[in-house]
Amino acid sequence: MELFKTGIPRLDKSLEGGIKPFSITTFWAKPGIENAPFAYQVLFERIEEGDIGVYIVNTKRSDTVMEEMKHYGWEVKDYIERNSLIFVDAYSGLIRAPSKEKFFVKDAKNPKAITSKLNEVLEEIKDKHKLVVFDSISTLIDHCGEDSLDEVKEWKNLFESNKATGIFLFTEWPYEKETLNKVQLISDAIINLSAIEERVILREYFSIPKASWVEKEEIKEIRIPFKISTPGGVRVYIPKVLVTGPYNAGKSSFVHSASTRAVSVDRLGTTIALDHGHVDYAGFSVDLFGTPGQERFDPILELLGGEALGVIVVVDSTDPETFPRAKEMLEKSKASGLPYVIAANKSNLEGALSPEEIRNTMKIPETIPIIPVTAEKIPETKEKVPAELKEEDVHNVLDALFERLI
Ligand SMILES: Nc1nc2c(ncn2[C@@H]2O[C@H](COP(=O)(O)OP(=O)(O)O)[C@@H](O)[C@H]2O)c(=O)[nH]1
Ligand SMILES: [Mg+2]
Repeated sequence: MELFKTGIPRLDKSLEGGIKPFSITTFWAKPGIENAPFAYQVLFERIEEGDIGVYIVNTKRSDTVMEEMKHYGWEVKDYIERNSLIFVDAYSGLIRAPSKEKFFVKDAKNPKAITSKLNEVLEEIKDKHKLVVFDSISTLIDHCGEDSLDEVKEWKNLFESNKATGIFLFTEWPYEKETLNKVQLISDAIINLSAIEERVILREYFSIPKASWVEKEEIKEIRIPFKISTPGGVRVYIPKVLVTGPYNAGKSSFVHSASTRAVSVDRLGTTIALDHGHVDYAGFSVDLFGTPGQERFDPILELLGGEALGVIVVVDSTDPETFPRAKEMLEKSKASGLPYVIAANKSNLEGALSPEEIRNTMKIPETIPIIPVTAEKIPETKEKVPAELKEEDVHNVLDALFERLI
């Protein structure tokens, strides 16, 4: 069975490839957490892939949806002109305003009227696959009562017979248990959007309590921290990854090469810079912190380690004499239970040890990835200027780390 990619890579991975055709997936948010960006992201991915997007909206004006999408970096104007994105306006009717949409549900308090407009749209575009966003179930319940859910349940058949897949938005206001049950039953999959408070930081995460097409029980255990970037949309959010390793191994080079923005902060005088970078890659948003390599800065290292979620240990493949020091730094992070990977830098230089030789020398378990990294550009002025590392190599290191993090 071919599944549809959602444009949120980490979600697709948990769903074993994506969303099942002709199913209904509900982004189920706790109050205070925005679920619309998730729908926007899936919608944009699908219309870019050639599907027809149908956006049923009862929470805001269709123009507002467009503006918000644009804000995240998804310009849909052309798709609307080409009829690849069609709005069903069930909002203007609620506030007794006129609508510019062709598919306008005047009697928006009547769920059957929404169904009948939806039917018209689906009839009009017969052969293509349609992604139907419904924004939102909660607003429908609030305006039309909870019996309206029985009407929405009927959409399941409508979707199946019309090659349409549903993305529904729901916010868990204090509804009756029975109402919540109904929403659960309508949904083939549920993506929960919640938050936890850690000290003062509020961290949002998604989980997947239900996905009818995924058999693995572990899916229920998954909890993925996210943040919504503008532009960019949904990103798995890793607030802190340490880049550590001996002096001269290439930590600064790594942080600078991996980052979309990077700065070196000379907080400790002229010779020691703390590198700080931000990575936006593969659906992840990660803040990288380079640590100074010298032993006398170890106390700082421990300080920096607080709140870190993972570690990249950079070693100089040509300099085995520094390996014990690398090992020591690694032990420090291991002691705090952090997952780590090893970036074997300068791997194309003469005398460089292979990842296997490094593994044997340092006695690194087989389960820990050791990834060779090489520079693309070496700066002319050799002294302590970060080199530009190969993008592919840097990505391999990040992929390996992400794999271990979540
Ligand atoms: N030839 C080569 N030089 C590198 C490579 N990576 C870093 N360097 C150089 O090694 C030196 C130390 O790198 P840096 O990133 O400052 O190391 P740090 O002390 O760990 O932050 C700099 O002069 C870099 O230009 C590499 O892959 N190949
Ligand atoms: Mg450095």
